[in-house]
Amino acid sequence: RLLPTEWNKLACESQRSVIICDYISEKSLGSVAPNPAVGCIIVKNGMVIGEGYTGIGGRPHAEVVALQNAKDLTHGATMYVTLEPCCHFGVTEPCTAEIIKSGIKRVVIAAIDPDSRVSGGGIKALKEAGIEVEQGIMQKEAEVLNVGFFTTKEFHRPFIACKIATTLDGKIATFTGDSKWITSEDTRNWVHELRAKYDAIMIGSSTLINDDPLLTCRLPGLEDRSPIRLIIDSQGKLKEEHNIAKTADKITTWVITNNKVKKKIKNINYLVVNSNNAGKVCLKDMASKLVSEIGITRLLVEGGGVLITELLKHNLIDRLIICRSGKILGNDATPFIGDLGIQSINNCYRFKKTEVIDFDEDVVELWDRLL
Ligand code: AOF
Ligand code: ZN
Repeated sequence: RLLPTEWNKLACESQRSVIICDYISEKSLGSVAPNPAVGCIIVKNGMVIGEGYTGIGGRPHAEVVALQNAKDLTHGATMYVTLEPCCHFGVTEPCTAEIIKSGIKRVVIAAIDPDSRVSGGGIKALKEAGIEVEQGIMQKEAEVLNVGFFTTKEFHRPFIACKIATTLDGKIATFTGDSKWITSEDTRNWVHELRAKYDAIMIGSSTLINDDPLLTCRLPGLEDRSPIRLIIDSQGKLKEEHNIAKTADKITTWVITNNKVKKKIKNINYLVVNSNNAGKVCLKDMASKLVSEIGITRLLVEGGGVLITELLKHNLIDRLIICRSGKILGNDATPFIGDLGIQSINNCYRFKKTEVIDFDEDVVELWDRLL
């Protein structure tokens, strides 16, 4: 991804303008689901006269915010936007209607909206109203930023990233289960920031029992950006005494189960999914229901090893976020991934390194799945 210091390398004004929109919208990642995080600027005579990004919960749309921001200066201006403006009637009028009314002369769009209610219809409506439309500029960048939204539309499941704090030798806990702490405070703070950019965080019930975590964003200024919490717990291991249950009045929390829930805990929501052949939660059905029932587009899985192994076997890991420290725990410690029964290297799962972030004591590696 291009850093702001590198924007001057971009060949044309339109590319620079669209990448600015992309950056503007990034701060709304994790707070707009099931909608995409869209960014928009309006430019007239070389000056930015309005800007906007998608609001919390997905409304208002970015274009409407930018138009309001530009007030009555919009006539003859150019709008840059990361996603095709919508043409369907939601809570309010479609963005295309607002753009047409504003007298905007030209609209530069990065990506086409894959939502079947839009999908080219927005561009058509603008063109029919006599507005000049250019599409495709910085399209890849816009699609990367909204990979969660695009994944839900194409595969009917969220984009799934697994964050793993490991030792140098790939372990996540000692043989007694101790894991506090493997990585440094700096890296753990970075993870809190990362959580804010996801719609939901998921753990399995063994992590619930071992760690009794809170799974919130605890950085100053981000306290209200804690994602929804999801716990796969088909045996009713979550109890009222757990930190998650005690804070469920403030942060939306779901238990995912394939069993009939006998005793419901106050403030906890329950998502019942199909069972697999082994009588456990069917991860494929769960992934699809996270979209259809809860509207999650970006899911961050935070352990443990059993859940991560099962997700990998089902090709349900899009990104591995490995937070690696300089500690070594040895062969008797718990590995981040369990047995996969792979005999030949040809049959391994493959990931491509997409980013490495250096911390004082640790390194964070981002690996994206190769299909
Ligand atoms: C835009 N600008 O900022 C966003 C858009 O539920 P609604 O009515 O808000 O519609 C959601 C759909 O609108 C979503 O699936 C996507 O197609 C589009 N999102 N469109 O013009 C925006 N967030
Ligand atoms: Zn819209």
